[in-house]
Amino acid sequence: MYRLLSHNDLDGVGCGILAKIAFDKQVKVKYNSVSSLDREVELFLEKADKNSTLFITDLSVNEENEKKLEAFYQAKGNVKLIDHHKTALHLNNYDWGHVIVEVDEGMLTSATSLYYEFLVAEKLLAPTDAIAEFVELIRQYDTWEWEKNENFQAQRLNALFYLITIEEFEEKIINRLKTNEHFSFDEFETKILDMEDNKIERYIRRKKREIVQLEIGGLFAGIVYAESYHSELGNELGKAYPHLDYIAIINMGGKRLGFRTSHDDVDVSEVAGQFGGGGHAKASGCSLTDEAYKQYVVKAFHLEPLREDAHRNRYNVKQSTFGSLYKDRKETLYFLHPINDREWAIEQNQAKMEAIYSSFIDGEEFLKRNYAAWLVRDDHFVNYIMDDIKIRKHNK
Ligand SMILES: [Mn+2]
Repeated sequence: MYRLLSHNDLDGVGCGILAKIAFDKQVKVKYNSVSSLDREVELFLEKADKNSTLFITDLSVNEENEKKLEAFYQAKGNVKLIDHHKTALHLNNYDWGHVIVEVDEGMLTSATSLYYEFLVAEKLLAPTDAIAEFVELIRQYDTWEWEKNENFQAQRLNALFYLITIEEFEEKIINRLKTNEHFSFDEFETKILDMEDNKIERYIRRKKREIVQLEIGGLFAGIVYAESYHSELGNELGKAYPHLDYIAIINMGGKRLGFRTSHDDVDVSEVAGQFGGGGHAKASGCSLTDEAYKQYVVKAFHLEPLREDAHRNRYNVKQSTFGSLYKDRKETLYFLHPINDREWAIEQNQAKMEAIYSSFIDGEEFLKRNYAAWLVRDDHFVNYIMDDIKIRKHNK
């Protein structure tokens, strides 16, 4: 008999699907949240059965279970923990630990891709094109590679996962992988996925108008409340507000805090670590502890949301050699303009500010971080330029 304890997200359930194809009725699978895994491991070890093999995938155990699992293994118990989170790398010190974050050339792994390779190498599962394609979609989704590759099938697979129950998802996918040569969505799935895309788009548009910014521990966080679509939201908000170091997503009902970043020089697993959580450099999470609540909820609650940059402008555009006009909530105007071919300066309500910036991006970042300023609409910009001309004439 086999026992699989896996994570309850797409990557975790991908492992469950592989196990069910490999072992059929010989495996019992249970999906867990990050916090419920340890209890399940204890339950397994209490009635530790040397005839059954325990697989743990996409999750890692606490120190106590780490010791218990080692004792179980030393007593000839069968256990394998397969994970790709760098916070679990220390488990490689054990024979039963198999934690790989990336393989050659920086290709990131997922639990499903590691488990697939393991099952195939152990001759427990026969590789097929359909399974390999399914595994790769999950890997790309879980590692965000889908975005760079514009592999929207990967994103849609995750959307489908959340649209139906885990049981339905498993059944549909297992049948498909067993019978089809290639992995694809059927007509009905395509239809509901299209509807879902539209819904996500509207949701994100609303959240863009709710986000607030706050400096916490030297980094700029964009804070937003959301119960769902965390990955899509983290990604889109990060793109809309690149001056923010990361996006913090508060799930009040779940008492969780999620962190996402698209910046290579920011590691949000470190941010989560400060509040007892963990995860990847680009995506992490923690419980909404008292301290996290104070930082992200109490301090942020009274802040005004960020304003989006005007995006249909023809004249007041970014990086313009004429300059770009910004405004803050106090109605202060900021005119960011080049002073030569390498340097940018800012006028605050027509008065020169001292600092010089080596790029437009740096100047804009300063404005957005310090004043939460936004690019104003064309009509406002044209009035500003007219006033500016009048003032100059008058001063002559
Ligand atoms: Mn994963």
